[in-house]
Parts: sequence; structure tokens; C-alpha cells
Amino acid sequence: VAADPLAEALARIVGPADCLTDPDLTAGYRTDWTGRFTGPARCVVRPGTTDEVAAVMALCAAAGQAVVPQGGNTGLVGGGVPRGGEVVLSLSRLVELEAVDPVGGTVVAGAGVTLAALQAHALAAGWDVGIDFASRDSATVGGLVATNAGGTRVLRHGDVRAQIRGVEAVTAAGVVVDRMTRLPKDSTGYDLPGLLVGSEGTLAVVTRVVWRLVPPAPERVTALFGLASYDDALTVLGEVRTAHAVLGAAETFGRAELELVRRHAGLAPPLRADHPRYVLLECEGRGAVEALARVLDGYPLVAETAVAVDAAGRAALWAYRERITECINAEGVPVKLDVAVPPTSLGRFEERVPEVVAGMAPNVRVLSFGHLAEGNLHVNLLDATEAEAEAVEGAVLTLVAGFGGSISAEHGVGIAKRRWLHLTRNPEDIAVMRAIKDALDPHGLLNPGVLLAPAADG
Ligand code: 2HG
Ligand code: ZN
Repeated sequence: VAADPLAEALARIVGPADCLTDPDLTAGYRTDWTGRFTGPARCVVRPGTTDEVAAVMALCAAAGQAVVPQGGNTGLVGGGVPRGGEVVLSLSRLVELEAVDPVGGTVVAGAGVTLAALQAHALAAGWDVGIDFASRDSATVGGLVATNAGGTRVLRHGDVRAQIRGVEAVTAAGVVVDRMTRLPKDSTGYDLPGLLVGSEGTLAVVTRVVWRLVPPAPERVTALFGLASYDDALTVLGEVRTAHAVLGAAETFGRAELELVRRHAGLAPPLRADHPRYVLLECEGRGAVEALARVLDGYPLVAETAVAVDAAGRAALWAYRERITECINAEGVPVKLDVAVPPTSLGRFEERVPEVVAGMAPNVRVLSFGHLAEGNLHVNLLDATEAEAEAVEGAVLTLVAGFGGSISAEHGVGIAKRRWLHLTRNPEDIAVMRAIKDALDPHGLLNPGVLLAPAADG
């Protein structure tokens, strides 16, 4: 096979060990976590510094070569894997972690630092990270920023956008933009960090951030309980939120999801009886145990409760929720819809989804679970053909729009949901996004086809 001159030039920038062309070596970078999105890459390049990222981008810009930035490759919407001959720009080697600012509670982290590494680093310095989710060991800071990730602690600390104070990024032309502001107050000009968070690698390549940490919780108590319905779950949630218990997480799943996770992960039943709806609540701070007990003990809607305060017991309860994703993958390649509806509509939405699906694709199985307080449900479809997937996606997302919801609550739009953007973003809004894209990436080289259709000139 003739050598590729572009790959050779990239190898001179990053070193030959970090420019991969052999299909066996690039395989892990070309298919996403679900197995649904996959494509050929021209090569995979892994720069070790911001300057190398800039040199890679400048070279690709000069060659008119499209680039797909990639973090830990745990994305679920096809936004971090190649579609057709792009250069995959892996930020996995940017693992710099500076010392925590003990007073300001910030830390500078490279794009390739995993969420778990960031958490361990913060905890060792007496602080904590306000974001958490199951893929913490692989998901990276760059990917979290690119998708404006959410996870299980959003109700307490907000999404990733709320954690990011400053960013350093490389433009499509290879220019380093340094907005590594650490100040809590800084109203000087446009909010570039805010703009780059959630931009899914379409505006610039994030290389480093100033991450705002949160104080660690002195105590945590986790409770898993069974209820009759979503409406009951929301009533209990409301009680806890106003009961002087600091709520750290409120997650939910149903009978089918529990059955799946128990079967694949070999877990014992968490409660004595079966229930239509399960809720996992976590309260934190001093007095959390008593506060939660005050609400749940003898509460008529709560059928049964399992409670844990020690790390092992809490992890055992969290496993029922956190392992659902991997257990779905064990059943087949899922079609993932990551939607949000106003929480008070969850009950009606949950009833309508299986009706809509059954009417179009009776053999398709629906599993849904997620983040109760934000009304963020992960609707997973199994056994769908591509044609069925498309029809059902359109119908479910139209339903979401009808409820005043979001078609992409935390995973991003990616390739998967681009064609449905108009359901919850109007033409004027999309035109502004397009103008921003064209200003920062006039030749459409950064993650083409993600979020917006590729520009006409390529
Ligand atoms: C979660 O909340 C993740 O566990 C993954 O966002 C959701 O697998 C999914 O659909
Ligand atoms: Zn989620």
C-alpha cells in the first residue's frame, strides 16, 4: 500500500507511534460505544501538546482535510467517530492535571483527563467534581465539554457548562485561543467558554479547561424504593426537595430495566416485591440520613425502601441504575434517544412512547430510564431495523417536541439527531448557529455533519 503523504506529515508532528493508519490499530477509534456508528478514517493522530494540536489542525486546514475530534469514545450519538475518511484527532494524550487552587476551588485539566481521574485528583485535594456518570473511567474532560454532559448530579451542581470557567482551544485554522480565565467574575466580552461547551467539536478543538470544583459532601445516603407510578415518584421528589434534605441525585427506572440489569449483571433483587417504578435518591450533607428517613419512613406512596450509607452499600444500589446501559448493549445494538420533557409530563410521556412504537414497529422493544429531576429519559430501542429506527425516532422526537421537551438532553445531537434539530430549534435559531459555525470554521473541516448539515463548499 502506498504511504499517505498527509499521514506521514502528521507523523512528523506527533511522532510515528501516535499517527495510526493500520486498520487493526485504528479500529477502536472508528466505531462508537453503541456499535451503531462506524466509518473509515484516513488516520488517527494523537498529539501530546496543545502546540501539536495546532500544528495538526494547520496542516489539515492547508490540505482541506476534515477532522473528527475524539475523547474517550464513549459518545452515543456518532459525534466522535469518522463517517468517511476524516482524520480522527484523539485528545487522549492531553492528560495534564495542575494542582488544585485550594481557595478558589478550580483546577486546570487537559482534554484527555478522564472524569474518574479528575474526581480522584479533586478529592485528594479536599474538593469534589460536580459531575458524575457511569462511563467515568473512560469519558474525558474534552468529551464532557464537547457534549455539555449531564449525568446524575445535575440537579445539585448543574451541567458541564456550569463547571467550566475557562478554556483553551485550537481553531480549524490551527490558531490557539487562550481564554483560561480563573476568575469567578469576568464580564469581558462574549462567553467563549460557554459557546464551546456543547459545540460537539464543530467550532474548535478544546485542549484544556479551568474546571470549577465543588465542596465534597461530608455524608451521603442512597435510597432505592419502589412506587406505583411516575406521578408518585414526582410527589416524593417534591417532598424531599423541600424537606431540608440536600438532594444529590434522583434517578429512575422501571420493571423491565430492572429485570434486564438483574439478568445480565447477575444482581439479586433490590427489594422484596416487584414495582412498576423505581426511584434512587441520594441525599448529602450533615443530617442527610435523618432528613431522608423523615420523608420516606412510613410515607404512604413508598412501598419498600433499601437504604445504604457506606460506600459498598451505596455502590450496590447504584449498580441497578448505572449498569443498565451496558446490559442494553449485551442484548443488541440499541437506537438511543436522549430526551427531556417537563418532569410533570413524565407519566403521560412514558405512557405514549410504547403506544407510538407499537403502532409503527410492533417487534421493537423499548427500555427507558434516566434522570427524574430533569425529566431526562433515555429511551432505548432494541431489535429495530434501520427503517424502523428512523420512523420511530421521528415519531418519538415529535412527541417530545409536543411536550415542550428537548431532543438532546445530555448526549448531544451528533450525527444521530441532526435531521431532527428543527423539531426543537426554529429556523432563525438554526441560522444563527450556522453563522457561528461559518465564522469559526469557514471551510467546514471540523466534525462535518455533526449538529448541522455539512456546508455546501465541503
Ligand atoms: C446514563 O444516564 C447515560 O446512564 C447513558 O446517559 C444512557 O444508555 C443510555 O441511553
Ligand atoms: Zn444519562
